[in-house]
Amino acid sequence: MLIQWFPGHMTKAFRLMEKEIKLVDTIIYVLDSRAPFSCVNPKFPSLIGDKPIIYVFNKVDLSEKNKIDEWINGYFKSENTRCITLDSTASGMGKKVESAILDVCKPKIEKFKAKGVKPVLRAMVMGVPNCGKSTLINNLCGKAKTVTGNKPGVTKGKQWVKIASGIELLDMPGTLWPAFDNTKVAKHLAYIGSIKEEVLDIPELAVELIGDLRHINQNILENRYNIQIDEIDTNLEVLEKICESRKFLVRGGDYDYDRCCGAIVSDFKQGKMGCITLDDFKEIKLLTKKDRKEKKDA
Ligand SMILES: Nc1nc2c(ncn2[C@@H]2O[C@H](COP(=O)(O)OP(=O)(O)OP(=O)(O)O)[C@@H](O)[C@H]2O)c(=O)[nH]1
Ligand SMILES: [Mg+2]
Repeated sequence: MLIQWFPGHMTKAFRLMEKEIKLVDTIIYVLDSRAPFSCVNPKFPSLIGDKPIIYVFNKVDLSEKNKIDEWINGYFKSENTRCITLDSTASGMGKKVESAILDVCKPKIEKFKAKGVKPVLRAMVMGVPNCGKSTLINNLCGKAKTVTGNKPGVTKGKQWVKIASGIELLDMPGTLWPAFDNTKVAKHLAYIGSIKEEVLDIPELAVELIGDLRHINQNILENRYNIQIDEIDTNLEVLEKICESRKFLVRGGDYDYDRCCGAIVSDFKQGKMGCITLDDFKEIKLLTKKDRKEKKDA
């Protein structure tokens, strides 16, 4: 299944980031905890350079904590990074990010203190579309200063927002990259709502999602849709069981596949299937190892 979404506004946003990044002291890199590795933009390292990064594992309320710990300890944690898990919809939680900003900016604060001045601290908030960048900023402000919504591409341009402590945050449009070289990554981004639905084949995506969720745990679909899945059922047969259970039928009694597929994709996006982290650290570690070996052998 081919998934691609890199509209012109993302190229523009990237150029804007290249310009604005010079003004900031740190990066707040927001990841969706349901797919933290898939949210890593391969174009960002050259953009960020050696600026300190605060990784925010957002939507932690929808994810599996043990899997997030594996990602933090095995992949994201380093000398130049901080890792925070967060539910940005829970009031007051943004304080964790504010403390991290003050911590990474300590050298600047101390330097200015010696001159008797309080410095302005600035951070750029970046990440894939729909990962919760604007919601996080609103949480830090204590009020809705930026527009949010459960679809990609809500934030269209840059917006500076000042929070009570004087820290200035730069909200940015969500950005992807020109081509996904890993189908898994592309699928996961589509499931979490980072890719515009209009460019996706929803029935195909729904069947893939059924397969991927079964691979994680058969109970996820059984519990959500009140169905019994047999090991030998094909994903299409599972889809039909969901149609029956949910009464997604067209006149004459046939299955309403389109409506059912739309509901499955939407249920996952909205977190109605429970706490799930799609990116598996051990699996991806093996894959990248295999990739490296294949490249070496080629
Ligand atoms: N459950 C849950 N939902 C969240 C969290 N953070 C954000 N959301 C929801 O995710 C959706 C997207 O949030 P936004 O803040 O608009 O995302 P964004 O990254 O600014 O999106 P773009 O501007 O389109 O790039 C909204 O429906 C939010 O309510 C979180 O921590 N937990
Ligand atoms: Mg936004």
